[in-house]
Amino acid sequence: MDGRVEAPCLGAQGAPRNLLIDAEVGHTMEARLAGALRAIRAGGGWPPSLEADLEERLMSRANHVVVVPLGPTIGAVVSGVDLRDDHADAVIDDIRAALLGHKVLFFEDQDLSPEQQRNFALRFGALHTHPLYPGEGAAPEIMILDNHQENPTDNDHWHTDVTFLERPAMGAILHARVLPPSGGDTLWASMTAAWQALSPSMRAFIETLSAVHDLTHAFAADGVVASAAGRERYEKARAENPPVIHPVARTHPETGETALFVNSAFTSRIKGLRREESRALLDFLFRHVQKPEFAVRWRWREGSVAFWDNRCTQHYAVNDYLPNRRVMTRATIFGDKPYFEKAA
Ligand SMILES: O=C(O)CCC(=O)C(=O)O
Ligand SMILES: [Fe+2]
Repeated sequence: MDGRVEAPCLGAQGAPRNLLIDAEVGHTMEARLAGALRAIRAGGGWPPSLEADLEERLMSRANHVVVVPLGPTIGAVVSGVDLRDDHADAVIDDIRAALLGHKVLFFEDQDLSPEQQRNFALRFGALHTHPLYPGEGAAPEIMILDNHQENPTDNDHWHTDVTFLERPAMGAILHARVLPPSGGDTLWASMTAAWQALSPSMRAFIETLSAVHDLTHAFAADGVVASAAGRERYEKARAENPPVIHPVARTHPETGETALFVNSAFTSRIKGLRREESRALLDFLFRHVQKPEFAVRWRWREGSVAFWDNRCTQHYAVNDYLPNRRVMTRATIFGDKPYFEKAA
């Protein structure tokens, strides 16, 4: 997308129009304002009143949300929206457009109960309840990641969530509730950037392949999550989630872009290749996706929310904060069955 996002939104008088927010290119007044806001934040901030004034000027033009890219490849900070509100469809449409443009969105200072997190997530689709991780009592679809010395994170590796499902998640919404004094960042990487960085010959080969995704590859019976869930729950999860096959190159159902769609958590082998060939190709791809060029690193504050497009990204939770505690809650939104269609 050339580092630009075209976010449909209403003009100051309520007339529909397309707004280009592009801090790099700076074609429009909005773009220049967004660029200024980004520079201010990167430089440690201006006096809050000036930053608020700039944001207000940006809001009065863009109306629904302010989207400030963190870079040309992946990530944007969205402000001017309180996720607890009962949003008009137009606001949700703007957030969805920003998600498609930037792949992961960050919202700061959000005070959400688990029910409010669920309600916001439900605006984007039905929610998946994880078969192994614990859920919130009042909102069981909201998964709890409570990590500390006795329960370190098991997300400290690059992965895409729940690809063991026939219809893996379209996205997930993660809320930071308790943070360590320092550390505990999360990284997201663009799998369209990873795809585009492969040679045409490699892409042509990979386009023909499909791979096995398996819950038990990530969650082994003797693993921390499996044993915390209990034997019975684990066996049920395993029986209800047999291995599935997904294309190795995936067409994004909304943008039409191709993304690399294998991950080291759940992808166990590539179909049709010999065992050694599959291992070698997967090892290469798992290393390839880790290039810093494809990624953004997010430093959380309590109340921050991340919303990622799980169809074209991977993420990694940095495990550098023990013995401190870190608590996050996640809503996981169902998506479509992955497919590949050769781009025209
Ligand atoms: O804890 C994090 O930052 C991310 C954990 C994770 O992988 C997830 O919520 O899907
Ligand atoms: Fe994850």
